[in-house]
Amino acid sequence: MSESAVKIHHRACHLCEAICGLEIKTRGDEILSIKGDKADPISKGFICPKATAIADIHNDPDRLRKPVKRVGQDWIEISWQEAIDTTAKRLVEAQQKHGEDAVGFYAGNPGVHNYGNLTHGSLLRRAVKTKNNFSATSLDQLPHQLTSYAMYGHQFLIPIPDIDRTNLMVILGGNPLASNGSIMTMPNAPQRLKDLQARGGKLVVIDPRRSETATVADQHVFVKPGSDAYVLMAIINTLFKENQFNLGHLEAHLDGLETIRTAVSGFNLELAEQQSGIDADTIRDLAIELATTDKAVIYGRMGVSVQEFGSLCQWAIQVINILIGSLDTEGGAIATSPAFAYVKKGTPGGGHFDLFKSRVSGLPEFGGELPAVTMAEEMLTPGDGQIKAMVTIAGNPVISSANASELDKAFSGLDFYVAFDFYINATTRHADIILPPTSPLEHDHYDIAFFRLAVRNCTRFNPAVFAANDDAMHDWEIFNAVSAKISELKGKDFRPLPAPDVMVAHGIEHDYYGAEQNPEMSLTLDKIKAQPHGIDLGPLKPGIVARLATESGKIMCAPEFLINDLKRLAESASERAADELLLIGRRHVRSNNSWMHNYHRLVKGKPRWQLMMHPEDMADRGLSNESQVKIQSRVGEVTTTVVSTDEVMRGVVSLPHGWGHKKYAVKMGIAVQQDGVNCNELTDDKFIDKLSGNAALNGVPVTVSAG
Ligand SMILES: Nc1nc2c(c(=O)[nH]1)N[C@H]1C(S)=C(S)[C@@H](COP(=O)(O)OP(=O)(O)OC[C@H]3O[C@@H](n4cnc5c(=O)[nH]c(N)nc54)[C@H](O)[C@@H]3O)O[C@H]1N2
Ligand SMILES: Nc1nc2c(c(=O)[nH]1)N[C@H]1C(S)=C(S)[C@@H](COP(=O)(O)OP(=O)(O)OC[C@H]3O[C@@H](n4cnc5c(=O)[nH]c(N)nc54)[C@H](O)[C@@H]3O)O[C@H]1N2
Ligand code: SF4
Ligand SMILES: [Mo]
Repeated sequence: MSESAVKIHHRACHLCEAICGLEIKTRGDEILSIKGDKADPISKGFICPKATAIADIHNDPDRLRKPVKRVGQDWIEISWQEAIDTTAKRLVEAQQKHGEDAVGFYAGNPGVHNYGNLTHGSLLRRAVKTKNNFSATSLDQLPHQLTSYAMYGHQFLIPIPDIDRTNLMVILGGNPLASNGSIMTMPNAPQRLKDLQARGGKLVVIDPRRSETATVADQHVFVKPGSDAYVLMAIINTLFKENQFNLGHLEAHLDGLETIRTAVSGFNLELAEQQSGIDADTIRDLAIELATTDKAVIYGRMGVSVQEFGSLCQWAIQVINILIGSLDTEGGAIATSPAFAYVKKGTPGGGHFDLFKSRVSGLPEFGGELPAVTMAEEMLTPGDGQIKAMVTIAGNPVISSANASELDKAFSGLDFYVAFDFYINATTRHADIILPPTSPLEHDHYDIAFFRLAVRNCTRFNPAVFAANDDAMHDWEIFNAVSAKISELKGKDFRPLPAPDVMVAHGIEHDYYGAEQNPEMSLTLDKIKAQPHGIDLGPLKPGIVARLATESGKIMCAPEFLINDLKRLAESASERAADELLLIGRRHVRSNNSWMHNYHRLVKGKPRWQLMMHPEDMADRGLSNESQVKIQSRVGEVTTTVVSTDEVMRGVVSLPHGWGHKKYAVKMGIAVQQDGVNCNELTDDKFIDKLSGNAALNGVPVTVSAG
């Protein structure tokens, strides 16, 4: 075949959790088109505007192809050998001089979308060995993992809304029309929600903003940020008081329901109304509707996870699904059956909680990770165990994590910092060395994380679209190489891990659909590879009882630490100040966290970074539409443009995260020109879900004045 022949490749989009199937047409090195793959079993041809930007990532001249080292403000290309050797040497030196915990790790979101990161990341962590591990988990879904660990015995035994078969879907703090679903892989969210309505079902959205999803919902209810836990407890209380529960097939497998009945008895509808601004009747009606609708499910995401009571919210959502008989039933919430890493009793990595605490603030670990909000203080506070050297992998905490200015300062004061990344962003600009992996299209792909969270069971393997250059390295190869060198310097034995596809092939063969457990299917990676569009493994399949990984073998409905946290909730009930303003975030379908702003096709058009504010709140402060305003919080202030809209409720302002590259003079030609500020200069590392240590990036108290 000649170099110029047109080829068609099938590929998953790795940008968000929807993992849509793509059809990529290439000629030689050129990408001719990127379209949705109509034969994909889960996305059926749907894509969003971000998919085509994969070509821009691949072609971006700002994307690093070679390792670089920083000399003052300049960046110099160096060889892989030098980059790997220096990295290993400096990390080992930091540990020799200051102790094991002197090295810190932060793993960002795209690592979860790149399977070589998941298969090989732990190798580097084992070679380094430190207590100071952080990740975007504690800026995000930690409360989900914590509640699954406590109730079902495994952090990844997470029930997913059976959206394709439900009749009532209640969403709190999620906006799938912008995010395309999260902890609920649901490509083509718009169609799936339309289908729900077309079959007579109902969509209810509880959100402080009339989000894109709220706009298409049958009912939208405004809620004061951070107050959802009162609403959820009142729902549980109502279900108990009015005997509106139906435990179904799980009845014999539930432990602790009576404890909950007592624990929530003080959380009545009146308190919920006073705290949330939702009237008591609406809350009661919702409780009864959930209990009496055949196939109903309640689900909550960022808005109720990344707030002060994130863990209580996620716990309450599980409890409601149990009480209304929705857990583990068709049209309810069901644990998935993926082909790789099926979760059941005995599956490794189930989690542990509070085995040790962070040095400075004493926040608990979860699954060996400390909360990201403690990262800056662990770098800046002198003493034994202070972080002196950092490793970041596919992350940008200076823009993504709370109290950004403090983090920016912390990263600038390190003895050594190495970034695994292909961009010089707000965080990696502080690095001494950057190790850039291959472009997404240069490596093969199997979705380890998101088939585990998908609303339909599927499997799919994609070979690389382009061969990597001879001297390019995949993330997993860099992990192998740096880990080998560190082990050598420490005088320890080291065995590199085989390529990710070899590990996944082995896993699939011995997993749920493999020959031992399912002789009829005898699924192998080769069989999956033979079906380039992927293989449909059917709708979600109930059967959680046999998979419970708790010691008792039961569903632990009332974990003690969660029940105890209700005291904190009760005590924080307060009168609302008339001039109070609470900051929440916002996602847009053309943006993706902090790193998709360097592609013209995604940033063009109307600006998306402004502060949204209710017209009456603006009038109270004498502010006019599209004027400059100063937003201040306990930890920082930013100046940006305000837009007047009743999309947000009174007392709420909304600013999206991920922006503000200009200030940091990032080496990304388009991103650096974008207006917009870093909203995490306002979010507060001390404003957290105290139980889990998860950041509370929503509901942050701020003031707004003319700027
Ligand atoms: N205020 C506020 N803050 C938030 C949120 C919010 O809603 N509001 N959301 C939070 C959430 S949910 C998340 S997940 C975090 C995300 O926060 P982070 O994960 O810290 O940040 P990202 O913006 O995803 O940065 C990703 C980096 O990974 C790099 N990258 C991309 N692909 C690869 C790859 O294959 N290999 C490697 N090595 N690098 C790669 C990119 O170049 C980029 O620099 O932000 C959080 N921050
Ligand atoms: N286009 C796009 N897609 C993405 C991403 C992206 O950046 N851009 N990021 C990806 C990532 S990393 C994640 S984690 C997911 C997140 O996926 P989602 O959680 O679906 O996305 P968000 O848009 O953050 O939705 C949070 C909603 O909560 C509301 N909210 C804020 N505070 C509260 C509150 O106190 N109570 C209630 N009830 N609601 C509240 C907000 O107004 C918002 O509508 O999206 C993923 N998909
Ligand atoms: S919704 Fe968009 S970004 Fe997300 S996987 Fe699908 S095409 Fe990619
Ligand atoms: Mo996230």
